[in-house]
Amino acid sequence: MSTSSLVNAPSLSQRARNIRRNALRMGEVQGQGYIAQALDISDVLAVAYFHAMRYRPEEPTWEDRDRFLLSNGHYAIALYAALIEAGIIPEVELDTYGFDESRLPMSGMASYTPGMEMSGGSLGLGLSIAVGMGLGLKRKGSKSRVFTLFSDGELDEGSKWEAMMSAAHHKLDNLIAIIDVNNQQADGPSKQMMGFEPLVDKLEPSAGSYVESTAMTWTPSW
Ligand SMILES: Cc1ncc(C[n+]2csc(CCOP(=O)(O)OP(=O)(O)O)c2C)c(N)n1
Ligand SMILES: [Mg+2]
Repeated sequence: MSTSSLVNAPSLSQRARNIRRNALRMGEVQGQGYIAQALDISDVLAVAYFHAMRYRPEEPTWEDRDRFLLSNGHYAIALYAALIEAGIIPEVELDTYGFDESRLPMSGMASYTPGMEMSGGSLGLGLSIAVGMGLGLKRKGSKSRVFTLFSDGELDEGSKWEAMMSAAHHKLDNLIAIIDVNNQQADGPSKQMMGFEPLVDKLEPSAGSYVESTAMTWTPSW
């Protein structure tokens, strides 16, 4: 949650609803966008931004903030919707979604958008970047945490598994990975493209994990 305290703050379900509404409004601007993914992940983003994370909306690069790395850059519309709800991006920018010169391009770009911590587009990279960032923060003595969201299609990338082993090896208790197991990817159902189940069993030897809805949260344990 933001570090400024809120009286009569909306509930998490209201936040999630607002995030969905923001995403739908952006989808309407261009007549396209990864709306299904946004509707699917809004609850997770509401919990991340309005329960779990520490940040200052008016100072998106505040050194002590928790970082949120969007690995699946095509989910950018969902993250913009959350960043707008969090007050990091002004709501009026909804109408610029996807246009040239907009700060809200269709795929996540760190250099364009306040609160966007990594650029997306090429899938499979977020967890590796999160491991490096988490390691760096720990070595600096920072209490900031690194959240990363990635999707089940990204489990096809070997770098994800290397990053999981690396996170456990380095005991990165400041890393929280969220996997959107929606059983969808470009070519068909994810579990048919490259079977990854039983996913929890594969993660458990080096990780504590729990499953909530379709998204799984994973953080290394030892
Ligand atoms: C390295 C890489 N390979 C392929 C693509 C093309 N691509 C874009 S979205 C997508 C779907 C991947 O599935 P998932 O990440 O689970 O997303 P979902 O279909 O659930 O939105 C693919 C293959 C890409 N962006 N990067
Ligand atoms: Mg998927």
